[in-house]
Amino acid sequence: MKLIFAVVNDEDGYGVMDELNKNGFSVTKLCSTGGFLKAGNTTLISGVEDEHVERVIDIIKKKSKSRKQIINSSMAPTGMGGMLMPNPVEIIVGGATIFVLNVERFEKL
Ligand code: 2BA
Repeated sequence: MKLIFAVVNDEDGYGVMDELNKNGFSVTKLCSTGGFLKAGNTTLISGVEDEHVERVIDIIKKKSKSRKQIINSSMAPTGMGGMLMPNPVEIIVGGATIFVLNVERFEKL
């Protein structure tokens, strides 16, 4: 079994969840905050059998859009290597950032 963590845009969270539920996958939504933008995003967690991991990732991909975002350097005090970033800066916020972890034990009591 695997535990899938997916960080998605707040606007996509419910769409991803609905599609996962429609396809028979359980999912839990957590309200999270990105460390770089200090803005709200959504973290979804779903425990699935190994053979369903790719299907779940496909659904997340289909339902999450990447977005361009313009930020001021005041929101991002330092860039790569500690250099100041020019102002304003365009960044692409995914899509989805997905982690797949092994589950040692799973129980529903
Ligand atoms: P944030 O940390 O708020 O990052 C938002 C976007 O800012 C990132 O989009 C990326 O385009 C940019 N960014 C982040 N750190 C940067 C840096 N040091 N220098 C320049 N640009 C930077 P995504 O990569 O699509 O990430 C979206 C959200 O996913 C992140 O929000 C964070 O909440 C989560 N995330 C991404 N990678 C992660 C990781 N390795 N571990 C944990 N969470 C991660």
